[in-house]
Amino acid sequence: MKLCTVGLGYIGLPTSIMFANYGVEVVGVDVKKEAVDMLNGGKIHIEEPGLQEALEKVLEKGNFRASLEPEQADAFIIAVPTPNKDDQYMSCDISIVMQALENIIPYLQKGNVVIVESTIAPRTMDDHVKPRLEEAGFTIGEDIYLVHCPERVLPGQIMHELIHNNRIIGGVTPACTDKGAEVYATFVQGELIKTDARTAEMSKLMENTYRDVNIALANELTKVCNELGINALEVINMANKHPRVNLHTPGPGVGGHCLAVDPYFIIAKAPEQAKLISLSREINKSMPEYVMNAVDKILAKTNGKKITVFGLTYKGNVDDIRESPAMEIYEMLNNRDEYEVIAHDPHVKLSFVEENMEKAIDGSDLVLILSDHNEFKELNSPAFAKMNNAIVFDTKNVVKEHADNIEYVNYGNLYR
Ligand code: SAJ
Repeated sequence: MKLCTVGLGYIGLPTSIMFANYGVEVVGVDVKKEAVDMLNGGKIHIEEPGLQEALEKVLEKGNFRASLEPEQADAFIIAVPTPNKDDQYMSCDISIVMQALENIIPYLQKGNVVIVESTIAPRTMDDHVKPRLEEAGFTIGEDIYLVHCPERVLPGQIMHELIHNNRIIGGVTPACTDKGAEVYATFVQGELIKTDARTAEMSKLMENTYRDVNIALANELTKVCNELGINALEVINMANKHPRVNLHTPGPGVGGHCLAVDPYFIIAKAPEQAKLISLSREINKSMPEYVMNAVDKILAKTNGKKITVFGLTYKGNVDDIRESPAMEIYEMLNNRDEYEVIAHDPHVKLSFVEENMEKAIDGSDLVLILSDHNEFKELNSPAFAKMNNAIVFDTKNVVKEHADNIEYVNYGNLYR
């Protein structure tokens, strides 16, 4: 089999490399020349555990090439971004998907499988992708097999989850579903769950929405508990001991290009019905301000002015700062004249980020933890003695061990 993937980002690249590793001839297409050159030169342009080694292996085997142009192939996978539009409901912008489709149309031949992995609003396959291919002269389910197979892997664990997770295969017709399943059977060891495209679209969106709503509940619980002098983290621990309860973890907000984006795709399609989904988005979006107010209160006690932010990424052990509440909080604090703010993140290489942890906390009044990187689990460095006020506010509850001189605050004891 020959595969042409369009989009070599967080999903397209690992997916391409995985297929190549299982003997498929893969040409990966991206519009960014820099990324294409880097990949052909043997270097990945994103951070993901195991990906660099995997790229080296498939380049050596000669199964993978990056290119600026699509080529004829047996199967095509579109894995390009679908951002929110700048409209009233922040609906799903499918223009990059449609452009990718446009780019592959000249290369399509009878019998090809076209798969969209990008997260899309419900009915996109039926109402937009299918009509465009029909307009190009193809009969779907006979000439071309069209499938939505949403990506559902967790950044940080992509190489493992690609193989072991189950996959939803949503064909536009039953024949499309069967052809789609054949493609993924190359390496997927999880179940290949067959359904139609609409169900696949909505299931993917609901998985992330479920998480967003559940996190909103945990964040709201934190606010309620802090009002009432109750330890929210202990409550969550306790409640989760019930066999049918799984409260998620509160934090500084919800980020990334999935949970903070996808629920709007549903809201935009049915705003009158999607009330809870909409409110949950509001609650999660309110968290950066909640954290900033908490910082004000903590620092007011000491008259402290210097804040060291630990972590700018949207979650732990990744380098991704897209839709990151940590970045938002950093910027909010940085815009306040009364504070001096230093950012420290071992995973983010930006000019304003202080790489050296000891330098970052020197003379600081507060360490504000906003991402749960492994590097922050143990705060035992003697450098903490050099802080002006050794206070740590851990919004991610990531610290497992800390030096005795540190005053440790988290959502469990914030206002007590
Ligand atoms: N977060 C919390 N509390 C929690 C869990 C997460 O505040 O209890 C925050 C994180 O810190 C982060 C955000 O939520 O800011 C999202 O993190 P995440 O780990 O839940 O998910 P993502 O965005 O990295 O990946 C999700 C995954 N979806 C689900 O687990 C249902 C992944 O499997 C999807 O492939 C991915 O979205 C995607 O691309 O849609």
